[in-house]
Amino acid sequence: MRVFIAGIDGYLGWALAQYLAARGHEIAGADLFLRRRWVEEMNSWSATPIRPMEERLRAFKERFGKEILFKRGDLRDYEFVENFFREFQPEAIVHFGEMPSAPYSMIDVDHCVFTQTNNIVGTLNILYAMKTVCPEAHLVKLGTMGEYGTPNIDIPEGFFEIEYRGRKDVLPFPRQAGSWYHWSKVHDSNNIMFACRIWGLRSTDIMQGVVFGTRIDEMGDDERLLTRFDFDQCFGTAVNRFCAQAVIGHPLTPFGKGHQKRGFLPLRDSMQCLTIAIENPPKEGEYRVFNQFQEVYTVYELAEKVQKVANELGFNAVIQPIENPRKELEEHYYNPDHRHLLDLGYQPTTDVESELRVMLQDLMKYRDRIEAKKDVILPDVRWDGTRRKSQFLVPTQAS
Ligand code: USQ
Repeated sequence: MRVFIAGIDGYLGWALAQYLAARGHEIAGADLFLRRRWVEEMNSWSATPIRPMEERLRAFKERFGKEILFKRGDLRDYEFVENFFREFQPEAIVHFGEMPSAPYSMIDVDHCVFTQTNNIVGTLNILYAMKTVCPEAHLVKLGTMGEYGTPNIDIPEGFFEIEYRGRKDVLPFPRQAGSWYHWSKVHDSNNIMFACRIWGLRSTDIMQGVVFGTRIDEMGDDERLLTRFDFDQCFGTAVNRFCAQAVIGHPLTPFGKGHQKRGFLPLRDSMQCLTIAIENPPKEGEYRVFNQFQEVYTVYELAEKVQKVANELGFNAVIQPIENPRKELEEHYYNPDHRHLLDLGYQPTTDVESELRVMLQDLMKYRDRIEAKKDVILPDVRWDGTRRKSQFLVPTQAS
């Protein structure tokens, strides 16, 4: 299948290009390299060294025997998107080309407005270009489990049947996102659902949980093929941060009580699920939603798992909860469905500890790079609309 990946230079995009190429798909991709710039803005870098794109593309060709049709460009530029689609004629479009960080979107008004315009405009351009050039193609859009928030009832996959004043309907499940970033994904979901309805486009909106992991098998031992691994307060996800913290002897940092529950999944599971979605497209006009995660854990449980594996490897990891810089519930009900992918054959990784072991072993190689940027680990971006630079937060006790 011809698969176009928007955001191919990122954490998921670069891994997916390899996962799909290894399975015989033809890949094209676009990127503006903004992720590299945002992480520099955080005064950080990826723990795994990320090569210039030309070098990545050469390594890709050596390993998979075929080229990626790559163009540097901005999804906010409609002509760029339409022309690329005309040239490549994609059958599937995987859209990762968005600003993915909740804290980054909360820094101040500029970061908020940037996040929402970048994400929403890029998606609208993709929808219009699909309609114009390849209306039969399948849009696989990366949404987030965070669109739902943490309601006190079960979370279905996108839609639920509701009875109100004696009448019934199947409606989109209410969204209660927790950051400007997460709301940008909600706005995208609404726009995509509408485009499918009026133009007959087909799309899978992936409500993905928090991903962790340093590698997939397809990367082999070629360092040039590694994907990025961020650990700063904005672009590092919780488990990736805990692993990076463990290898440099920094305390693991659950925020607040650490009882926040989320769906988590290893990088290899994310690749497996996305491929299942791509290879099983919806029908014309269908907008479907997949909740994509392996299992629900609390943040504290995951810190304990990282601590256990790290200590087996000879580290002396300690968990030190810090004051929560976010506004989020720290005690809540959380029971999201995730049947659609299982029904299509998703086989979840069950041994999370061996996944963590691989991560910690990989990161030991890059210990010096993490150590060099350890000042970026503690968070100072708050949800209150004011940024306090370099403010150390007071440790609190886990209850
Ligand atoms: N957390 C900690 N300690 C840390 C970092 C985070 O306790 O050092 C907590 C957060 O407070 C939150 C949970 O861990 O309760 C998850 O935080 P995160 O930074 O790993 O994930 P989040 O901000 O939700 O965003 C990440 C990705 C985003 C994706 C989302 C999926 O950056 O692109 O959409 O995960 S989900 O969380 O399901 O919305």
